Amino acid sequence: MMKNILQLIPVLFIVATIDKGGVYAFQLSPITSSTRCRHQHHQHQGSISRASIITSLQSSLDYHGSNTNDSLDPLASSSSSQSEANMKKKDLRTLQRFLEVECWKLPTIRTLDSTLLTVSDACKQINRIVQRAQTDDLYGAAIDPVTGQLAEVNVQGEVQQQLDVLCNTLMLRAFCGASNNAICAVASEEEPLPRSCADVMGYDTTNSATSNIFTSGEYVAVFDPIDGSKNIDSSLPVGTVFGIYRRPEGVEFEKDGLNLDSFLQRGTEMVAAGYCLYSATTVLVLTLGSGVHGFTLDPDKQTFLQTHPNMRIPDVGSLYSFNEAYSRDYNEPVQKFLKNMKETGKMGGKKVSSRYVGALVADVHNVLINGGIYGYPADRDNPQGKLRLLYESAPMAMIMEQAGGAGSTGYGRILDVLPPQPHSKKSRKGGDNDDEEFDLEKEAEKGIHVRVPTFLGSVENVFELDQFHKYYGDDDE
Ligand code: AHM
Ligand code: MG
Repeated sequence: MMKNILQLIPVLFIVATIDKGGVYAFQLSPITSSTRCRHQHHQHQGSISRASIITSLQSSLDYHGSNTNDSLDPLASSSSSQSEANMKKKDLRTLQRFLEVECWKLPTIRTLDSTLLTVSDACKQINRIVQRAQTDDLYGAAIDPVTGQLAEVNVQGEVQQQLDVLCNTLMLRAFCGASNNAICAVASEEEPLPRSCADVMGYDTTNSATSNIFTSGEYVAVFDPIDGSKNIDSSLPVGTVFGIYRRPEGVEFEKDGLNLDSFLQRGTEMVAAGYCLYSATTVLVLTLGSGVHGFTLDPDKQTFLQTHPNMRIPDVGSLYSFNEAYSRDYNEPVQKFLKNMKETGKMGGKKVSSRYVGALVADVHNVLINGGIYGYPADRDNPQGKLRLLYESAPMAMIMEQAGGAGSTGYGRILDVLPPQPHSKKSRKGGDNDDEEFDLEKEAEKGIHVRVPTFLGSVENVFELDQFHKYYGDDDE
């Protein structure tokens, strides 16, 4: 029975201490349903060996498991009619059906249904990778498959982890490998430069016959494959964020369909945005520009079901979600906002409460459901904050606005921020005779990976925060 319940939770740890002999953590393997000792924080000194602890936990689980039905369906082992009534499956619309209907209704995104379905499949795979991160040893720096050396530091200045590389590959292939070839190029947090889908899928970009399949795609996609990945080590939630833009007209493209300019658009030009949250439940929240819809992964059928149609954030909420440990380094308006909130004990007239998971997707989802404000302000070390405009702040801002909330930099709407433009329109021809100085990497770093102070949440709460900026802020911002 215990295993049955545990199957419903993405990552399960049993932490045990025996006879003051140390602390052991066991993770339930999602594949074999057996427990493995993952962390042994102290060497055991007593008479009970580590192996015997594992055996006794294992046999305890096996004993309970063998007394009940091992099926994942909780109804199979339930005898009470009350609990059967409570746990009966709801009749919910699948994501597939939702996408078929919605994309058919909206001509602007008609070809995106199979792309978004493939992306939802990637989220399911990432969900499983996150569950297996510890039992399957997915930790550690990634190895470059070509050189066999440790992976380089990525564009964010961090050593890429195996997990980051795996999830990045899944998202690249989801956007570029969908059957309708709607996407022609992609930009990821994990990649220094945007890539054409022809390149991602390994097609010869000099051969127009094969690369044409991809260059005809009308959209480009931006994403952060695994946001908040530091949380995985402590079994806390993480997420995936993505946005889709229509390729602008009148832009000169390279043979393979790539151009930096098609990514450097205002958030207002996005046609779809979404996130997947890997937590107590696995959730996909999506906007196609007409409202926000939430889907929960049915763990038995591995199908996303529409559990949250037409999500609306309350106009005012009482949650605030900031990393307050940095507050002495925040700018004056944010410090004053937080001070006022704590002194009065209220925000928007309600008793205030704080939550901070340290994963944008989890914190913003909490604010979306309950109302309030999420903030990652500028601080002394990060004059533009930490979050990246293109694949973190802007998609989240679109979702917030579509749910009736707001997204602000403190000085204006996030969706109105134009990423820094390349100083040359010859976006991929660095070193060309007529533009010697063009440095693609530098331009991409400035534009694709630009950061922006980010405040997301209920309109009343974000408005209040903006008022503090107006009153105490720097006029030049
Ligand atoms: P990442 O993209 O490297 O994972 O960083 C982004 C994450 C966000 O999910 C989260 O809101 C923030 O970093 C937390 O940062 P901090 O630990 O500074 O509060
Ligand atoms: Mg991130």
